[in-house]
Amino acid sequence: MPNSYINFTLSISLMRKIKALGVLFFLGCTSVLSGCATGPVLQVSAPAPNGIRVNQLGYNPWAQKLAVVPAGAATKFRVVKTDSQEVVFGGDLSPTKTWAEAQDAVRLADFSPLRAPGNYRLVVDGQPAGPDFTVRVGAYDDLNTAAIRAFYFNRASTALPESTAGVYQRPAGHADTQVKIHSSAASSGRPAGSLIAAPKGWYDAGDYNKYIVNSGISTYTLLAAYESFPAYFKQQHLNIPESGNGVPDLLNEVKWNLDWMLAMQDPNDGGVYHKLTSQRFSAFAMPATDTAERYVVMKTTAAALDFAAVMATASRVYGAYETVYPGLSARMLTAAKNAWAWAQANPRVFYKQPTDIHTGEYSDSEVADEFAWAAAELYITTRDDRYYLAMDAPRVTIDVPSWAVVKSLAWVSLARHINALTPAADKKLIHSRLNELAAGLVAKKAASAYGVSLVASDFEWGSNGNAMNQAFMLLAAYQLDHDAEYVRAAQSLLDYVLGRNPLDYSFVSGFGRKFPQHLHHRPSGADGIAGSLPGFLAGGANAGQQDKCSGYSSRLPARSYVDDECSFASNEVAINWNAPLVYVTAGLQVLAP
Ligand code: G3I
Ligand code: 9MR
Repeated sequence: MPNSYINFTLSISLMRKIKALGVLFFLGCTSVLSGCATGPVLQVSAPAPNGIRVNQLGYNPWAQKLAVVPAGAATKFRVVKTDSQEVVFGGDLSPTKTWAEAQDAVRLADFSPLRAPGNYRLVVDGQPAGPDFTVRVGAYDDLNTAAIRAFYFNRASTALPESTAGVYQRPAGHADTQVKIHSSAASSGRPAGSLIAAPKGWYDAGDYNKYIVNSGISTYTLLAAYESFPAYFKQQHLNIPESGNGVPDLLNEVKWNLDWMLAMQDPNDGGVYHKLTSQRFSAFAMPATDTAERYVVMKTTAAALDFAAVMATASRVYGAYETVYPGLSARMLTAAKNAWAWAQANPRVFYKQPTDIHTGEYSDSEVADEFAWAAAELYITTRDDRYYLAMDAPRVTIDVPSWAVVKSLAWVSLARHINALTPAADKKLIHSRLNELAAGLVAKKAASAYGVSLVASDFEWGSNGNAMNQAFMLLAAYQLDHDAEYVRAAQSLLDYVLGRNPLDYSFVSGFGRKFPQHLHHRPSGADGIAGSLPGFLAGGANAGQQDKCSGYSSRLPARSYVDDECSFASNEVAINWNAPLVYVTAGLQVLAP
């Protein structure tokens, strides 16, 4: 019998005993087999038992509806109304399978045909009843609004007034009107130590720095959400300072970051600074009290290309709002072309952290994908075939996107604009790339005990972002070829993030029955208000556990999460994880197969 199994059964009996004694805290144990050291945190080497798990925010009537049920003797389930206990649906549980990533033996309950709005509960004989859940139209509307407002809460260089931020009001910080050129970024026109202004933008994450590479994919994903679901966002009201100006609020929010990005381009040569940062990560203090000197550091090829891709995309989106923002669209396209030209002339300038700078790196020495993405966006916006040829489409493969791997964003944009492309574009290739990726994810879902396409290698830093980026790609593929399996696989990924996971967590602050309270997010930690600001997706389970926090309950990939401020490797927030959450929650509202 494998040790892990012994650990598992021992820990179950240990936990039952502790529960029976009514003890609500655990002594620190590195392993139930190797004895305990004293300490206030739970440390066991095998998983704790779980109950029935559902999407804690519920389901839209038309959606796939799955629950995870602990393996047991029962082979059937039923769904009852919460108030009357009336049985409204019944079915067979799937055969038991073990999800190795969490050492969890489970069955799946599929109650997708239950479409009537209401409050329900899943019941399986011999087990505690599952948590309440709802079926209703608009299940993810509030979450979508909050996930975008999280960007508002992460705005740099501005006070957040009570009228738009409520209890989270705060004075302005990080004006960024006097930012120093770091020696690594010096040029004849802008020598080291000279000052530039690059205000606004979003803080990257739980820290207060601003990084072009990560801003690139994040800003793009929000623009992609707008391009995909314009009607949804046109009717949305976010209660941000610009609300009511005639521009959809999502675009108002995104413009805050685009303004900053534009200021990160050196007008003398078109190059783009890699990041705007203090030398070290600040303490957990509010923005206004963090007055450390800020620098722009290096110009890199990746920054120039991500910038070019975003500005080309933004140019076509904001072109529709010429009366509100005269000249903006044209200015963005010029900025994109200048950055592209700089990258052509400087194709291999990779980020190398200067010795006096210690903040995030976002270093990437494989930039073929950034070239392809920038070329594709410039092609779509200009319809100039030279950019399509520069993309070299036959050589561009597809994968789930991340801040470092952006080639798929080219395919997503080409797919969205497929009917407006010039004859130069290979439309068959666009279909085949998206279907290849989506079909692969559907196959992983089908093989998974949890019915979700996540596998062990996905549980790295930002795994919840990986989950949402998988769902983003599935929804992009669905919009092209309308395979309903793609939407179901995307729904499963949102379910995972909102509670159908081994930890029974809804990973978005403020949403669900059990959500993170101690995000690694400086304003959340320093504002003196209990809990974290709402609408932020935690990074999620990360087998690397690089923060070495003491609170992890397991080393298993899908259980490597701890809701503790110390856990920057599993419990930080980041704009590139919230952005696909925005896309996916809108998509699952709008796309009803
Ligand atoms: O991709 C490899 C994988 O192939 C390998 O098996 C695995 C083994 O450890 O590592 C994987 O790489 C990891 C990478 O994230 C995956 O994206 C690295 O180990 C890990 O160190 C890296 O973490 C990055 C982290 O910064 C540390 O540099 C995250 O991607 C990135 O999202 C995060 O970003 C930070 C910024 O630097 C600063 N601001 C906050 C932000 C969010 O935490
Ligand atoms: O707070 C930092 C977080 O935003 C970064 O993502 C993370 C990884 O680069 O680093 C965090 O800062 C930690 C630093 O790396 C090590 N000392 C503890 C810091 C957290 O307070």
